[in-house]
Amino acid sequence: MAKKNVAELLLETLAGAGVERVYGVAGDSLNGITDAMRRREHPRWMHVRHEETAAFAAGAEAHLTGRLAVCAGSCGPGNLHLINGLYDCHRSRVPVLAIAAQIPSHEIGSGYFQETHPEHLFAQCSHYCELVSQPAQMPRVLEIAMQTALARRGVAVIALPGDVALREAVEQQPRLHFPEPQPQVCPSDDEITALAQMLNQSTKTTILGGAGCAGAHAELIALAGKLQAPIVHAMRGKEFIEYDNPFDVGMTGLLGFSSGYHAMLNCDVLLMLGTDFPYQQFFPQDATIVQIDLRGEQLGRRTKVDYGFVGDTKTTLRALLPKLEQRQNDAHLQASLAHYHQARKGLDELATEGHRRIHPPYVVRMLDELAAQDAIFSCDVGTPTIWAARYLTMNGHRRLLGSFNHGSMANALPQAIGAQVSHPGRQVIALSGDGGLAMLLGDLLSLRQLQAPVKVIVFKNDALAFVELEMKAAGVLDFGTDLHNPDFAKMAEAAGLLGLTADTPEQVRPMLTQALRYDGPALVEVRVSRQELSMPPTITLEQMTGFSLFMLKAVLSGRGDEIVDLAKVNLFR
Ligand SMILES: Cc1cc2nc3c(=O)[nH]c(=O)nc-3n(C[C@H](O)[C@H](O)[C@H](O)COP(=O)(O)OP(=O)(O)OC[C@H]3O[C@@H](n4cnc5c(N)ncnc54)[C@H](O)[C@@H]3O)c2cc1C
Ligand SMILES: Cc1ncc(C[n+]2csc(CCOP(=O)(O)OP(=O)(O)O)c2C)c(N)n1
Repeated sequence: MAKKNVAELLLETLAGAGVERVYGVAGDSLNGITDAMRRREHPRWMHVRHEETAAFAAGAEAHLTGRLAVCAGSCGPGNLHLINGLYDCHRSRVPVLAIAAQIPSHEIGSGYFQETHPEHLFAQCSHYCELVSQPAQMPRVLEIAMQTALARRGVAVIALPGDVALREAVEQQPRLHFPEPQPQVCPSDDEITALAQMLNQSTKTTILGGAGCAGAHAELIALAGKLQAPIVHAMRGKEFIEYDNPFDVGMTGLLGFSSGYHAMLNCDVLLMLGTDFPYQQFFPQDATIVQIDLRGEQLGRRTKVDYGFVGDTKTTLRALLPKLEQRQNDAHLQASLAHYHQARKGLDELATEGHRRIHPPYVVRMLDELAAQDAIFSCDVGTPTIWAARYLTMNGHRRLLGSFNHGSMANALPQAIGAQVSHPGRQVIALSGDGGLAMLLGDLLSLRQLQAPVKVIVFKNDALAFVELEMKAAGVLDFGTDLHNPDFAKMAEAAGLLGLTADTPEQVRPMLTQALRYDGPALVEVRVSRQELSMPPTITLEQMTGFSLFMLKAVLSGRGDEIVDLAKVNLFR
């Protein structure tokens, strides 16, 4: 029997580990891999139009499944295009392997056509990045890369010259055959006892939970019940914490709820569980702060910490719960909940239709109502992140993807692609900004080509609105934020999607309904108001000064009308 080549061995190793697809754009140096893929069923080639899309899509798949996902780019510019998406995957701690094809091995170092050095380029956005310079390194280097991506949760890269991929393999089989280990990490008995004692003495505990609470919902609710503690969440924790949660008091941060902020400010002990909430200003100054995280290096990164423990949330809470006394005094919880209901009511009241242009909160509220109970949402960085945080309801089945840690624009469409192809039966909805959609617009074409029935909702405000808001708050006149947009619905039609436009509030429900029911990819362009302020729960003196400064500058430069507009949109509704 003919011996395998390196590319065939690579694919067999990926398939053996359960990898079902590889996202990418073909190219000469990838020929060995794509040609081998053509001849086998798994993994399948997911042809997208931009390698950044490939990386975001792989990241979305990895986030949703918890398993390794793979993307690939050809040598030089091909794999360079992966980089922003890979940064996102790495910072979100999702296991992604990138195959960076490399120029012919004998040309490396000569400044050859398309030459780059992936080992340097990807060093910052990966845990492991190595060149395969000869067949005898395979499959070991690949397996180390896969194992590293899984074990350390993040990106691993192998740089593979096109000629090496086509050479005869030395080894013929994958070497690793074990399922992914599932260790349980727990603080020591002494630490658990000390933690319980400290919590038992507290009277006003607040929990701040994040993405590290995934899979620990029951334990979290039991903990809050014992401590009579309100639960605040950080953005990436929303999908795991908010639902079926009588202790929920919303999110904190600039986009958060005032109740989340106050519950943290008013506690005597803040218990941080699996969160890396990044904004220092929102942490309490006087409270005792306890942080529990799977990774020791995360402790104390964002705030002073009085007690730090290494453990996974579920295992740690299981050990802790029997040692906790049932707290009787629920005054802190009740005050926080009352505040939350008030804040929620305020936000709900903002979700009205709008007059000349549609209010975006209204659109998302409607979408929330119409979407499937197990829908997967992705939201662009920009104002769609705000609306998703505030108006999408999670229920334990729905999922929410974003570029929350890396904060890159244009994430929603590519993440939706990865979500849809890896979850063919599920409803997948992208909340796109008009700036974000335009940035990776080419991949609208992928929806038809991949037969991915994603529903794209475009918030057409003709601006880089989030940045405009930041400029206003910083006291500078907005500049460079206008968008002269095309008719996205017509463009979608031309790309073989169903294209719809909602110009008036009355059209929102019927258009969304039609798109969600449509058996194929669809895009709904919604003409939303541009100056939709999202007031932070706490406005600092600095921001306040910035804001009035903006008003002064706007008036001085003859843009007084705009101030009136801003007031109309935000105050009088
Ligand atoms: C435009 C924009 C505005 C934003 N505004 C806000 C805002 O107002 N409020 C807000 O909250 N966020 C906001 N974000 C998101 C923010 O940047 C962070 O991404 C988010 O707060 C982090 O959420 P997290 O702590 O849940 O997740 P991560 O940052 O991913 O942290 C998770 C932590 O859990 C740990 N962990 C993982 N698994 C386990 C386990 N099994 N057990 C224990 N620990 C574990 C990890 O080591 C990590 O430390 C915004 C983002 C954008 C793009
Ligand atoms: C790749 C990238 N470029 C620039 C930014 C800075 N930025 C953050 S939000 C934003 C505006 C997003 O505009 P749009 O997608 O139209 O959404 P909107 O805020 O208008 O709803 C910009 C430019 C970024 N985060 N990422």
